[in-house]
Amino acid sequence: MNTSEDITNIVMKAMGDAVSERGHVNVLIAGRTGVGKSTLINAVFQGNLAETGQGKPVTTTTREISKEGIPLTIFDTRGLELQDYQNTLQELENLVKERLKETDASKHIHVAWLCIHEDGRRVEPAEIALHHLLAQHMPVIGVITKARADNNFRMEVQRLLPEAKNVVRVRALQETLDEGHVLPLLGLENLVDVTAQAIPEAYRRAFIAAQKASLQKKKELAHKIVIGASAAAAAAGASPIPFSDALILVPIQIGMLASISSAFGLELSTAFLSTLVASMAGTTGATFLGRAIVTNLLKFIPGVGTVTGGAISAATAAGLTTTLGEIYISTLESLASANKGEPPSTDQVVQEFNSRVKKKA
Ligand SMILES: Nc1nc2c(ncn2[C@@H]2O[C@H](COP(=O)(O)OP(=O)(O)OP(=O)(O)O)[C@@H](O)[C@H]2O)c(=O)[nH]1
Ligand SMILES: [Mg+2]
Repeated sequence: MNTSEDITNIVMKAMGDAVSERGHVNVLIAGRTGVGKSTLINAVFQGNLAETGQGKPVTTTTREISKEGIPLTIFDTRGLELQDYQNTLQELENLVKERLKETDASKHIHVAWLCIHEDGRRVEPAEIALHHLLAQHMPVIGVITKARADNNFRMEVQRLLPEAKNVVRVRALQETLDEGHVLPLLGLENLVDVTAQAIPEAYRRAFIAAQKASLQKKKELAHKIVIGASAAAAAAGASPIPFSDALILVPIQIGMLASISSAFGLELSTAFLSTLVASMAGTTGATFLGRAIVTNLLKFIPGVGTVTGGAISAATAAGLTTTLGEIYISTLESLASANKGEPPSTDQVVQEFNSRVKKKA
């Protein structure tokens, strides 16, 4: 397993697994014209998805929006303000049912946000009707947009939309009041939390990857991935691995790096993962030995040089894997946070990871 060609295969498999385990999520976002749907979409999801001109019409009042590399499709619906809103509802119901007929559940619509702006303090019959309709097919979350002062409006919305899983107040744009007082962003992280809770588990990873409002959610997912990989490494080392066989840890660790990359919404390409792995091995060329990775990683573990018989124990195997995973998470966390949640470039990731690994080794 110690040729560069084998590593290429491992990298390709890890990428394929990460992409399929991440999946794809479909979110319906409905609300009257001007309530702030596009602004909310841009504040919550990566990639400025709601830029004008994007998306294709799928009903008279609904656009389907997606972007290469982001595991999310948005159905952006308005028309609730129209006199004949029944038309909008009917078309929407047809769309939802069409989707539900697909045997591939990743084509279904998995969750809906029903946006109502706080200024008006009014829930229209069209909105109540839409919430009943949608709740038959998917979890619905009420979103109060442009939040300034609640004045019990949230409770009122909860009462009028009884089937909503939750009602969340958000402010998707920072606002400066006349006196210069600043109202900061509000509720976006909470919206991500309650949505992640409401959607079926199979689509949660995609949702967490595609959003940028909660770095915390990405970190939680990434830590779970590290725990899983670490357990797999411990199992592999259950009977002490002769030093020369330590390469069996490499696929586990490369798989872990791919899955963490996915949680942070990085562009998933084998070219990127190969470069990352190469940098970890302390070389920059495309050809390197898998053994170099292990040798380099062993430096993380204090006293490993003195391990008797040059064997790696289960604890060492798990420890190595955890250390590597945590370094990668902190790399991505600091880059994503500097980038307001948007994924950093792959060059940035490789460079930063490399420097953190070197510091540790
Ligand atoms: N103050 C404030 N303004 C907001 C907020 N969200 C949106 N807006 C403003 O409200 C206006 C309408 O926002 P959009 O996001 O375009 O609304 P929309 O629901 O996508 O509208 P349609 O696409 O026409 O249905 C814009 O001028 C936004 O800047 C917010 O949280 N606070
Ligand atoms: Mg819009």
